[in-house]
Amino acid sequence: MLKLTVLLLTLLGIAKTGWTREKFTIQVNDGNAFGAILKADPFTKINDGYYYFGTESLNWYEAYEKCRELDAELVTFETDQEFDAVTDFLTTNGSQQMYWTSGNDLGKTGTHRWFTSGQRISSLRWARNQPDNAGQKEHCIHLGYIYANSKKFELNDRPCSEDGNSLFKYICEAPGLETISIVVWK
Ligand SMILES: *[C@@H]1O[C@H](CO)[C@@H](O)[C@H](O)[C@H]1NC(C)=O
Ligand SMILES: [Ca+2]
Ligand SMILES: [Ca+2]
Repeated sequence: MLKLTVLLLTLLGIAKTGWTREKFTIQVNDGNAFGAILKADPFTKINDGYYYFGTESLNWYEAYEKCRELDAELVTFETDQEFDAVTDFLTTNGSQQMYWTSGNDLGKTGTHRWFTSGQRISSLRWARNQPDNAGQKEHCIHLGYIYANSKKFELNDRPCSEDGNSLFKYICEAPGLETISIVVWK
């Protein structure tokens, strides 16, 4: 009798598991988790990021608008490794141009933040004596060969607009990627 009861309970248990089993499970992973082939044109893949190098010379606001038209934003360097990867790409390609980033201190003079994330800029890639807010009117951040004797790309603050010497090319960065997978019982 006891054996029969145990057998019945076991069968009931198995059946119950079957009934409550979830039909599918959704999983979200950072990045392109399974290496799917993406059509990213006109963006160029550099490490895990996708970038667009704008060739027109524009003020900071116009450059931002151009990036928004591409559903992107001016570039944000979360890490100096990202800065190095992007500037290595430019160097390899033979560029020594000036390019706008999303960085600025428009909100509070002297507090430089990445506009896409609101995070403080902790970069070690500032040019010597920069940011200097020269003439109290430099609030937008670009990269380039800042001084006549510069040997690499570095960051500097410049007037965001209304200055004929502050019309730069720009780098847009596409939003990050997530992979969503759905697992189902077949
Ligand atoms: C890379 O070099 C090519 C050939 O000179 C040029 O057409 C292109 O605009 C360059 N791209 C960048 C991002 O500098
Ligand atoms: Ca970035
Ligand atoms: Ca400056």
